[in-house]
Amino acid sequence: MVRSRYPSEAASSASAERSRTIFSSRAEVMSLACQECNLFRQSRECMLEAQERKKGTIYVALVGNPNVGKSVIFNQLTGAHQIIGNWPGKTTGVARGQLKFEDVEYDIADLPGTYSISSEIAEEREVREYLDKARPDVIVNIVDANFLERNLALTLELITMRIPMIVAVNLMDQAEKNGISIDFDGLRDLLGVPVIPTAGLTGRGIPEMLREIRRIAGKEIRGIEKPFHTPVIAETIEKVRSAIERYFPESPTLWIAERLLARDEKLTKMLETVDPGASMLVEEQRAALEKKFGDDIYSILASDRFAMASSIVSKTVKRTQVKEIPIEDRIHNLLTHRVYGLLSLIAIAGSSFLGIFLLGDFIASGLSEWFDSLQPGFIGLFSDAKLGEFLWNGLLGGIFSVISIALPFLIPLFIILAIMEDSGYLARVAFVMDGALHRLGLHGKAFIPILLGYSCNVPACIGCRIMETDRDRILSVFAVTLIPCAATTVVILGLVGTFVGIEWVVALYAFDILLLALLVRAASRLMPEKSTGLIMEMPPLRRPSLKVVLRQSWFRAKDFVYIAIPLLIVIGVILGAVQYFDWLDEISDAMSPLTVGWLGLPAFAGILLVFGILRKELTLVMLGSVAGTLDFASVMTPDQMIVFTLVVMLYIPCAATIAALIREIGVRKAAMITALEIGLALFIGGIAFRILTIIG
Ligand SMILES: Nc1nc2c(ncn2[C@@H]2O[C@H](COP(=O)(O)OP(=O)(O)OP(=O)(O)O)[C@@H](O)[C@H]2O)c(=O)[nH]1
Ligand SMILES: [Mg+2]
Repeated sequence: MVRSRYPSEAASSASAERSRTIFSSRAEVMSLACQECNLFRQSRECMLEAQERKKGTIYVALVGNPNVGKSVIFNQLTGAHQIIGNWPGKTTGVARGQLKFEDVEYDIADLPGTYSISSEIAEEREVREYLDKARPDVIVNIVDANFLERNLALTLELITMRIPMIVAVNLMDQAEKNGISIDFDGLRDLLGVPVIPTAGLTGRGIPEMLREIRRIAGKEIRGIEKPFHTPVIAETIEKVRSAIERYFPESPTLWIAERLLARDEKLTKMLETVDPGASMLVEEQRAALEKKFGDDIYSILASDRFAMASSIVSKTVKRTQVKEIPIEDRIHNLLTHRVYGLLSLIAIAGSSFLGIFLLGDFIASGLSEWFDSLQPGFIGLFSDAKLGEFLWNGLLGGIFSVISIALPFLIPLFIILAIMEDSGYLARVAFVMDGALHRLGLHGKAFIPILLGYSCNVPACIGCRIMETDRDRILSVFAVTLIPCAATTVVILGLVGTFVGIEWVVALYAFDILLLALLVRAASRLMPEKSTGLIMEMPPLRRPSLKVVLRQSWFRAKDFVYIAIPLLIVIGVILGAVQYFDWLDEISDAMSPLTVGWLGLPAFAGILLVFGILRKELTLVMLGSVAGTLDFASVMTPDQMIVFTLVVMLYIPCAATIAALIREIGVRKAAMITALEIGLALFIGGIAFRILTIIG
């Protein structure tokens, strides 16, 4: 059957000879493609092998522009906890989850947001390769109903892959509020694929989407026989397609023709081997288009897709003006204004931190007093007081310290960050801060992971993948590791804030920002390449969803409860044993030249700093166990508290952050950052101790 597709075979012996050559080369192409399961539907077995599929399960990929609600829908479907927020580029890498609905099993993949799948930009390549290699049974192309023009350009590109596809028009709740009405039947007819209105946050349209997925799984897309392009470009694509289609039977030839025109390296090489003439034709057609439009082929194809998308929207979408938009516009103008934007940032950030401190301090001190008051009664239960102390400090102390010291500060911080993230404010801050960050040699977008670093450095480091160049990514990862995360905030607020004074908290944060600015500027001088201008899609301002905010905050706080408490119990038991056998003094003595001699801290600080590498809040939480009280003023002077907190704030990225650093920027750079920060913290700590002693 394959042979019969070669017209040359029926002709003269010379051409028969040629066809054999083509055939053997083609077999090579086939086997190459088969090995990689790339693009070509060779045989069903091959595709099945590619993904170790479970029989009866429908494999679905969620694909769409950034920030259209893919992860919200993914979480709805699978119960997973993918990061959600109102700024583009949160999802990095492919997440998979499963669900069963009306007796059918679905395997869902949440992919990074992308505007196209043609270029070599990381997320475009990642999505393209995933679709090529994994060949999902169905693509669900999620589009934002509010910005259909831009979103449909990707739809038109995806359709040519001829994987069964559904378009989920998401954020319908918001589109309706914005006075947008869509003719879904018209859209379906023009696109040739099913179109379903959805609102991921409320679950609207999700069951219908699943039923539609089941209906079309395994069926070929029909009716996409012509390129979705304006006549001149469509004609060129058709010419290329007819020259190459015989080499790619049962393959999405429109897609392959566009890929060849757009200089896909692998496909071009394959074609050169099997048919240099056809390869030449592609070159000529490309050159002709580039000459005609005076642009590179990639831009020509992309802008043509946008033009097509726009013409589809003009036939299917109606807008009526609504009153609410101007208010949002006015808030947007205020938040992104050169002066007022900065002032509102200072006001919002300042009042947030003050609010977190006042609320956290109120709850934490009340809980701690109550907990301390229980101690004598508990120890009195045991005839051996040392055993009682061991159990109190080791077991109960750990759990209670997390509850009474950590969570009162953490939960408000997480809630405020989630509100900033989900409302779209974070992206506006990035815009406002772009100028200032550029002066440091950083990109404005870096402000998003930097601000998220106040919650936890680990996702913030991963979030730096939104940066466009390696240089910007490395610089912003470095900046993130200098941000005091929520765990460090617990130490700053719980120790310095509670026992020294809020002005010292402000001083510590201000010093940290100053140090970050100096270090990042110095590092950027070492990498002199210029940072690119700010290219970032501004997400719409929204009233944050209570559900999303609470979920995000809970998942971040849960980490502290589920990981910190067991870890604290284990460490508490070890520490209890160390205390029980009176080894604490020996360990502390060994470290005292550094802790006591250089930093002027009490000797027990050494062991806290060692365990603090695991998680920074341990330094404070364990202080309770080591000192045997939550009234820290009785075991440290205010100066010691400031120096100790300063060291904890700077001394090392915690273990989880180091692991993230290694993954993101490699062992060598991670080690350099870690060593630099340890040295710097000890140096600054020692100097701070001496200055504080002098000024008394
Ligand atoms: N009003 C409304 N908001 C939604 C809906 N779906 C998602 N959102 C909001 O849209 C924003 C983006 O959602 P995500 O699920 O993170 O978007 P994504 O497509 O995964 O984004 P990336 O991973 O960055 O590409 C969040 O602020 C969500 O709360 C919806 O149906 N209605
Ligand atoms: Mg996402």
